[in-house]
Amino acid sequence: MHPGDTITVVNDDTTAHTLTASDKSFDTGTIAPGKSATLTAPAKPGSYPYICTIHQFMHGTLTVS
Ligand SMILES: [Cu+2]
Repeated sequence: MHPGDTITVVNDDTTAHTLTASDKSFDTGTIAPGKSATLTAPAKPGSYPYICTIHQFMHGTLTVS
C-alpha cells in the first residue's frame, strides 16, 4: 500500500472483528460479519502491525511504501 491509500476491509467471517494498528494509526472499529470498513493507510512509509481487538491472537502487518 502507499501512503494515504484507502483500503477496504471485508469481514467474510461469521463473527465480528476489528483491524486495529498497534500504534492506533488506523482502526476500523468493529466490523460485523459480512460487512466491510475502510481505513486510510498511514502517511509515513513503514510496517504497521495490527490486531483484532476482539481476538488479540489475530494479527497481521500493513506495509506502507
Ligand atoms: Cu476478531
